[in-house]
Parts: sequence; structure tokens; C-alpha cells
Amino acid sequence: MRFIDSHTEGEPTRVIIAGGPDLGTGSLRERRTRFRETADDFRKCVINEPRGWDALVGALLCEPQDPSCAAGVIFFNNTGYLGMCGHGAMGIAVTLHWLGRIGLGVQRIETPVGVVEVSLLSPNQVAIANVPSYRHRTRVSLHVERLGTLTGDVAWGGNWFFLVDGLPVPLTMSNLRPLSDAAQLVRDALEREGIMGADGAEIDHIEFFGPAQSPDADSRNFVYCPGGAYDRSPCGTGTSAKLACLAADGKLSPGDAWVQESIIGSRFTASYRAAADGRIVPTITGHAYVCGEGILIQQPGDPFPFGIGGSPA
Ligand code: PYC
Repeated sequence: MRFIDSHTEGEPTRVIIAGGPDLGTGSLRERRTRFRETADDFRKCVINEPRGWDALVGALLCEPQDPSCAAGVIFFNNTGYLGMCGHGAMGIAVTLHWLGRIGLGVQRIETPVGVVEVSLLSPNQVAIANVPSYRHRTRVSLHVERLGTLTGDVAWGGNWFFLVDGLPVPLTMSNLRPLSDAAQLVRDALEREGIMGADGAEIDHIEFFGPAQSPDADSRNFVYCPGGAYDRSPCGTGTSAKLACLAADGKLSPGDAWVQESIIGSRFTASYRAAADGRIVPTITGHAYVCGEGILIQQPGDPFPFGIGGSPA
């Protein structure tokens, strides 16, 4: 199977360009279910060590069902499947341009949670008009082991997020371990207390926010991903969830820019327009760079064809 690697503001994406599983036809949501049920070893092979690593997000390109879309995509990680992925959509656009498959301009891409509009502004700069995003619950109180009682908002930005009010420790790279541990405790508490997204969806991303280090950014974040990795970028879907909360609180007006800095200091510039039912359509702009290309091989006798922790080893 052939792949191209890129990173978006530091966060890696691996686009499968040949040799992926045939998931048949149907909606992207149905094909994501088929992926999970019939080809999960493929996900493990691509993402798990020794061929991948925990921060990597995979992108399987598929035929779109919606004829207005240039491509469909199913994103996956070290623990399962994502709804949307903002940094990954930017990585796809830059990768397809690098391959000569698309030019600069606007493309529509279908995901399991809706269509996103991807504008390639230059070979390495991309703006994503994301799926409609919204705050689902406000100032939810949560008892977190070792941290005490916290509050936070539950919001949708293409994935489910819990946006914590306040910080366990300052948002610095030297605090990656305590930030990750605290985020995992928040996840455990959400599960224990049965706090969910709409339709009983699991809230699998946790966000902390603090002051930006750069004087021209509005905020710094730390985003804890479902499989325990932290997002090196400011997280496209996480920034969308943040915008939905800012909009709901009347703290950011439509069209105004919000500069979200990541824990590594990279940044997305974001804004939104109002949509139906109190939702917003966020636009997130960032930079992505192709950084590798290769073929994944499973030699006979390899005890880890599906990665460490995957079957059969
Ligand atoms: O950019 O939306 C994003 C994302 C989700 C998980 C990792 N990155």
C-alpha cells in the first residue's frame, strides 16, 4: 500500500494513495462502519508502530457519493475512526496538489459527518469550511479524580469535545505528561458520569485553553486525542468547537478572526459565519507540507503485520 505523509502545523497525516481496502458503495458513514467491521487490520497496520506512531492520522480516499464532491475520505487513528479531521483535510489538499491531482482553488470533500469545502490558497496554505458546529451543553460540572470539580462545555466541531474551563498546569511543552494525564482523568470522569454528545455519542477529545504565548494570537490550546496522543496542531475540529462556544457566549462575532495557537506554538486562523439552528460554519486556515512518501510492506513471518498491539501477535 502506497502513502504520502504530510504535516499540518506539526500534526501528521498519512494519505493512502493505493492499496487501501475496497469498502464498496454507500454513504461514507456506512463505508466507515464497513471499514471498522471488515478492514480494521488495515488501520492498525498503517497507524500502529512499527510502521506508524500514535500521533499519526490516516486518510483513506474513497469515491464520493455526492457528485458535487471531488473526493470522499475516512479518517482514522490509533484507536479507531474520526468524523472529520481539520488538519487532515488540509494535509489531503496539499498532498493532492503535490501529486498534480488538483490545482489551487476550492474542492468539496465528503466525510462521514458531512461535506467540507477545502480551499487551496497556495501550495501549502489551506482554508477549510468545516461542517456546521455547535455547543451542545454549557458549563457542565464534573468531578474529576485528583483534580476536583471542574466545569466545561460539550461542543461538536466534526468530532465531540469537552472544553475544560481552567487549567491543571500551564500550557508548556514541559507539561505534556501532566496535561495528558489530566485530560485522561477528565475523559474517565465523563464516562463515569455518563456525560455524552448528542445521541449518546462518546466525547473522545479533551481541550484545555490558556493564554497565547504569541502577542498576536488569541489563545493557546492543548488537545488530547482519543488514543492518548496530543494534537501538535491547534486541531481543526477542536478550533471549530471553540468557535461554536465563543459564538454562543457572544464573545466572537461572525467574520472576526480568532488565532488559535497549539501547544507547540503553531497556529490556525479561524472565523465563522452563522448557520441554521444556532450553528456556525467555521473556516479554519493553516499550512501543511508534504514530508514523506512510501510503501508499507508485510513480509511473511512478520510477527507484527498489524502493528504492536494489533492481531495476530
Ligand atoms: O485537526 O480536526 C483535527 C484533528 C482531530 C484529531 C487530530 N486532529
